[in-house]
Amino acid sequence: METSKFIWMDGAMVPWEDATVHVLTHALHYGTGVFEGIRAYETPDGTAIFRLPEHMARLHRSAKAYGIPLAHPVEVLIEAARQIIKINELEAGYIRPLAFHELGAIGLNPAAATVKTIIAAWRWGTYLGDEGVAKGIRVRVSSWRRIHQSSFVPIAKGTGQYLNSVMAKQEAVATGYDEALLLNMDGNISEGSGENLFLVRDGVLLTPPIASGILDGITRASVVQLLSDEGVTVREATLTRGDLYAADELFLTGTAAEVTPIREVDDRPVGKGEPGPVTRRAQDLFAQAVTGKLPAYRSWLTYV
Ligand code: PPE
Repeated sequence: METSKFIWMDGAMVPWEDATVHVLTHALHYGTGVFEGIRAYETPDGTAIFRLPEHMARLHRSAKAYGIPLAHPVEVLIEAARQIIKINELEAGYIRPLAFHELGAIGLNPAAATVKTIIAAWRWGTYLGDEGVAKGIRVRVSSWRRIHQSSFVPIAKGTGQYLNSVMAKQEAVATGYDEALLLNMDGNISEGSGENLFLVRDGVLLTPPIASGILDGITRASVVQLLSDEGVTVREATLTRGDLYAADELFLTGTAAEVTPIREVDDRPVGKGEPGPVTRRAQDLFAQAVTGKLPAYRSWLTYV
């Protein structure tokens, strides 16, 4: 990964190499942290951060879900994200807020452990490769099932729950695929290891509902709005593995992944084996919205 110069730590701008923690940090042992992923883009009016308040609000919801008391209100985190882009002189980049239990407790009860909040930012190109964005990626259905709502809070971004995503990703890459799709405990489709899934069938755009155990992605919500505003019918639907094989188009959405077409699933070509028209439209509209070229969606941008 690329590095940058400073990391925001509870209000202080700390040089990148000094932004360290103790080995007895509670979150290192038990995964007691929550995080976000946000992108900033170059626009004709300067650098802008995409849906920043929504991301910081989700960080707060994640923290609440896992009982982590956050010291900083959303407004402070928004301003800190703007400052971290500025001080690192980034025209565009990825922003990673993270809040976690640090020191003062060992054992499962984190109540006595301090909570540290950091925001880092650095340049990060395509998540699944430039070729993936252009031609589509190859995915497989994972042998691992998505974390279930009876054990975790899937709509929260808790650090500990990401071991599930990591194992799915490792398996996919080790077996020659770019990305994994995870079924939930009911055997229905949930999402990718770090992305939401969309399926096109007969011109209708379908995506699994929250009840399928997904993260309620902010890119997902943006793509739903952009395409329904264009007149495309968009519906939440419980999807099966068979639906993947019957799809005309499949694509993934996420802050890191943006809109990435899928050209093959479980060694079967998706549609004609190349990104289809709805996928292309989603990629195009999303790219224009994040770079400030669509006035109707300008309110999604926080200018730095
Ligand atoms: N599902 C999961 C499990 C997930 O982690 C993400 C984001 C999404 C869906 C899409 O959500 P949104 O970014 O709000 O559209 N994954 C973040 C972390 C990726 C990583 O490798 O780290 C991201 O895209 O920033």
